[in-house]
Amino acid sequence: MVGSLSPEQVDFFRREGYLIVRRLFSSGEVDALRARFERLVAGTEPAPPGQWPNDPQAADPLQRCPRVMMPHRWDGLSRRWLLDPRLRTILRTLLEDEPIATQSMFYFKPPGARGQALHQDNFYLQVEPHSCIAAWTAIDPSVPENGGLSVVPHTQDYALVCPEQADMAESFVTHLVRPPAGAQAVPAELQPGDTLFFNGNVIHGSGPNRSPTLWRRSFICHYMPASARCISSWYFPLLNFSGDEVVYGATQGGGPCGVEFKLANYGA
Ligand SMILES: O=C(O)CCC(=O)C(=O)O
Repeated sequence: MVGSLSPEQVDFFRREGYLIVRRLFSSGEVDALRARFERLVAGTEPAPPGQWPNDPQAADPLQRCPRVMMPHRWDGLSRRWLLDPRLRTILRTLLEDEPIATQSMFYFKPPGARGQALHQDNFYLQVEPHSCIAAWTAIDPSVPENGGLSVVPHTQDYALVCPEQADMAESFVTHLVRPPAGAQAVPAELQPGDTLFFNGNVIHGSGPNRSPTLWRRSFICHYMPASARCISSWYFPLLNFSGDEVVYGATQGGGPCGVEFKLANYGA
């Protein structure tokens, strides 16, 4: 079956909290998605009004090319990636349940862009019970030099932690979750078309892109098990893999520690 995993891969995911599946997407597919978002940057195929608030004159590379939130809601190619049958097959195995699609994002991360400090996705998605899961696909090579993603192994069962203030010279988000004592982040080095899967409690993040020339584009999707009861309403509407909207409860209480964190303004 396309996208199926070996028992060793499943064991690795259960033990380490993450798994890299090499070449899940072909170079042709990756090139097509990269080209789609290059047309967004060039302005030849723009986003609907308000969906990509960029400032082409800004000094900050992330204001010139901010991440695109939820492109599957208006871009057919992004929707097909979010609902790709290969992802579904793998997610069913890892979740032991049918996956429900909650989010898509496209990150450009141009040279000089800040990273995203270590954090836990389910702090934002608030999937209950259990957790969400990420499928993070490299569109360019993703290595430490260009701000590739790192994960802290064995944190899949680590409770959600109230974030500290991140260093805003290095991170474009304010939140930081430190690894537990004795644990540290390891780079997940990826080539275009490789997909990194990780549980929503896994601590992960990225440093700045210090390359003078290399972009670090990625397509990032989040899912939850169909047996989940609720999720933060910021992620509504949710989709099943047939593309139908499915209705879940909105998470009440729990989640962020402290009134200053407004879920709706974040997103993983
Ligand atoms: O790609 C990155 O640099 C960070 C992405 C991330 O941590 C996330 O989507 O939760």
